[in-house]
Amino acid sequence: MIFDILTIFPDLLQSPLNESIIRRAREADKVRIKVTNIRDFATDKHAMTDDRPFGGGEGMVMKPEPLTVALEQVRGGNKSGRVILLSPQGRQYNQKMAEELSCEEHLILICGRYEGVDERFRAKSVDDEISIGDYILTGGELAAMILIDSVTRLLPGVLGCSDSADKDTFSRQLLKHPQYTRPRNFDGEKIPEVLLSGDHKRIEEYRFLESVKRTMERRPDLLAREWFSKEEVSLLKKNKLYRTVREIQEGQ
Ligand code: 9D3
Repeated sequence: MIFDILTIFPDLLQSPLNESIIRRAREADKVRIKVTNIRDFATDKHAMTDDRPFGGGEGMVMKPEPLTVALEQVRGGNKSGRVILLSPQGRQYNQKMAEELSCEEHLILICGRYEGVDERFRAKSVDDEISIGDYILTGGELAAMILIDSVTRLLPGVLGCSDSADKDTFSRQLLKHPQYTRPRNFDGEKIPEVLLSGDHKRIEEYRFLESVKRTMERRPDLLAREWFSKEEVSLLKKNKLYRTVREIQEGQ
């Protein structure tokens, strides 16, 4: 898979692309990531990439020509590559979109800055516009990093089998139960006795119940889509959780 990133702040992207899992995926050639500075394609002598909005108003708008020339260059003649603009006006990103994007061969990510890009460039050259959520960033760069991070970990051979992306995809929408590691006694705080019992069935039941409790409290919206097996239902009933789970599910 190939990612091209078009930005006016290429340095901003360096450490996220050169550490940990993404770095290893690049070294193993599971993914190719190239950063292009839009400013290198500016046409005027001051290398301006932005200008004032026609009609007046606050802020600046990204000029269409540097974006168009930069895009032509990364496409290298053929019309390959799906062009994604990161912007607050986009569809809100989620795991399903990450899975769909992980099937593409070439993604070209355009990091918006200022008040956005000239509408004529957007209409002509952008295939897809994505936002990462309802909060205000200073630009599209960190959003592009989130997209690359979430897509790259889904590519074949990027994660080891112990942390398989598949497993996450098929796993349910319940939040993770609390986890503990050594030491057994931390500042006088012990760990739940059941986790030391060696009784794997009891441990699994304990973890399932803790997951359900957390999901009920923190993300009731996730519970709405969840199905429970007969065994799970009886376990929930035995622990006086089933009625509340059903109430949450019916309320959505
Ligand atoms: C009129 C108000 N503007 C500034 C306060 C709107 C505005 C313009 C540009 C708000 C944010 C930005 C820069 N943001 C992005 O480019 C961006 C973004 C985001 O802000 N939130 C979530 N996802 C994304 S993807 C790109």
